[in-house]
Amino acid sequence: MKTKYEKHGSLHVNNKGRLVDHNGTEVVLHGYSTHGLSWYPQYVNRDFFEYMKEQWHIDIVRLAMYTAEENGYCVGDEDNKKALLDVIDRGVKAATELGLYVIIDWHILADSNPQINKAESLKFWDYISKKYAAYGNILYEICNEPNENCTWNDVKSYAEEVIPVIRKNDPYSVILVGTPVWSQRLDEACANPIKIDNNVMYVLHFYANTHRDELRNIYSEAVANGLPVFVSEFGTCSADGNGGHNPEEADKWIELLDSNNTSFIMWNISNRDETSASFVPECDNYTGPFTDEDLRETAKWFVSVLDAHKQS
Ligand code: IDC
Repeated sequence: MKTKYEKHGSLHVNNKGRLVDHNGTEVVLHGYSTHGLSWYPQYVNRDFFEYMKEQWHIDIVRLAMYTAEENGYCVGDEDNKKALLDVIDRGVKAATELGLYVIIDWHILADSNPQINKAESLKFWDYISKKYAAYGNILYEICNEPNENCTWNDVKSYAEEVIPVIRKNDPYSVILVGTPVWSQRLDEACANPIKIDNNVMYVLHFYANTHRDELRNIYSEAVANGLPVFVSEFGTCSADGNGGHNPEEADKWIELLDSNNTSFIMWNISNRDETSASFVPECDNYTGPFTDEDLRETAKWFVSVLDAHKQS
């Protein structure tokens, strides 16, 4: 069976805010996000990606590279940077060989405002967009979750500096921009969208056991206003990545996203001892195949969601 990338190739955002291929056909992507590349690089390997593609029917992998936490890109030395770039390269190549889309994610979190590490970011995106410009299956996520002490104006002016750096090297790839309050305030982006580029999508993140109708309403209104929205991270649990797995609330979200053809990616591939992790802590298998006992409840739920969304 052909993958979505093999069928559709490079994607872009059309003038109605939809993600489409070169024929204008709408494309919706589903997949898994790694945990931090500096915490769990062992899952970034071709065999595991192939397992997720063949058995779980993912279309896309998100490579989450923390910038501030746990040997993140902006806190380690040059060797640490080099090691992270190598993991990204391994992930991009594996995804590309398998015909998957892949997101390179500048995962700001403790560094709550993308302006904080902007100088590093500009260098990183120049390097990355030069290196991968010809690939066609890559999406660039330039700031995971702006949060405390960060306004939409901060994010927007950051994006207005990063986007031209990327575009100089790579005129075509889709760019994903996080929104304030841990990527929830699509309404602020809607009121004052980025004008310098039209191949941009705005990021929504939700954790179904925490975020419910209030956030669903913000999302619905943004989509109704034509804002291009991409869910590059979500969980079925609470916003801290832990707490209860809430399939009822998660199902409501999936139904709503489906009704708007919005792409979604689940957090996270790891065996960390937390509800949002895909594997139980005892599972030290990083390639597959996996048994049901290896998977946490959240991952079992998501595997069945992916199965229901698999292309015919
Ligand atoms: C969490 C991880 C956890 C780690 C923490 C670091 O699951 O293991 O200790 O980050 O601060 C997000 C973030 C994502 C979070 C996740 C769960 O993008 O990095 O991962 N989350 O808290 N936004 C909302 C929830």
